[in-house]
Amino acid sequence: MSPHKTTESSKDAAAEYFEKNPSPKALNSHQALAREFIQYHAETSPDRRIVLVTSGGTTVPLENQTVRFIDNFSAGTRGATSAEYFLKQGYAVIFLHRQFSLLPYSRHYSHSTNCFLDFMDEHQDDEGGVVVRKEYQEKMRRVLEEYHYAKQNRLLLLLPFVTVTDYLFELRALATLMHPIGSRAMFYLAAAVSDFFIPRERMDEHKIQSRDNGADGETGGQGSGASRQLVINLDPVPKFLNTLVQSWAPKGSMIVSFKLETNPDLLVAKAEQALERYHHDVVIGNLLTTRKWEVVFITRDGGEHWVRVPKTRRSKSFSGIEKMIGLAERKHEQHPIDLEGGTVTEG
Ligand code: PAZ
Repeated sequence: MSPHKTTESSKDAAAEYFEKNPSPKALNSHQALAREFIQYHAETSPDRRIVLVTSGGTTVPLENQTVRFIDNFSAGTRGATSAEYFLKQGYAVIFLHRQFSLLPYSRHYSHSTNCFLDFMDEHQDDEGGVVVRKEYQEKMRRVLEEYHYAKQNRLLLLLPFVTVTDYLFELRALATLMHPIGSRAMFYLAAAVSDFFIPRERMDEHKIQSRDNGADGETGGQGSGASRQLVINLDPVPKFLNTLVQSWAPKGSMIVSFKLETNPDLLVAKAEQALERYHHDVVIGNLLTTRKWEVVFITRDGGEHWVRVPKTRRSKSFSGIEKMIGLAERKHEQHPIDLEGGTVTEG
């Protein structure tokens, strides 16, 4: 099939998707916030670059009044950490993230491994106050300063999504709103987006029952195991990256997508294939088990550039790798990007 035909057919599939599936309730208010954010930066600092970082997993609801849904592993660590690095480099960041996934700055103190209460102590004197434990103060002051700076300068806009359909409506709207800033826009697509979904027209309205009579679904059934199986038919989600590149994103903007695989033998080939197919700027490949320490940049000039955090510098919190991914940011200026060098160590 010619690239032209591929583009046309994916545009048609995308258009049909948006016709047949409902937009998220928050779309209008998110659009208004994003429009105002982009306008503010375009007027007050016309050179400022704006990156749309997508982060976290998308859900696939099984029912319209959703009790059950399919989800994936992504916690949003990559997106939240990368957003902090982009902010450090002077970008304004629109952070399109899965609701309740990790957020820039607060990620250091949230979720189960880092309960914020473990960072606190009751004050020793009688004032009844609460203090940050001494050993955490230095880091917390740094994080707090960066957070305050981003907040005071209106550099970070947080927009949540839940389902794959919410995500796609939001992505289309935000990309369109970025048009006035042209090549100062960057898309950094780290969200783990479902490849399959149930179209609205085939979705049950109410909670799927585990027995035919629909009553008391949870307490055992009459039929055999096989007759009580839940068989789900999922449709493929249209390939939106093509439509993003060809029509939603501003001309000259930089588009970085991620490719996740579990089989190391497939990673580079699949990342190259994505770049060839969608004609954007960079694909960053990573494997599920090593994603915190190792990524591969595939660029349009045929470059394959591995970035690895040496064993001695690995930590639980992705320290290092996002700093290296900051390479993509530095190359945005020299767009189309050109990455050179081998293993990069943390500065
Ligand atoms: O969110 P996280 O930090 O747990 O994982 C990051 C990631 C693996 C989801 C991301 O680096 C990525 O590869 N996103 C694209 C996934 C894909 O659709 O192939």
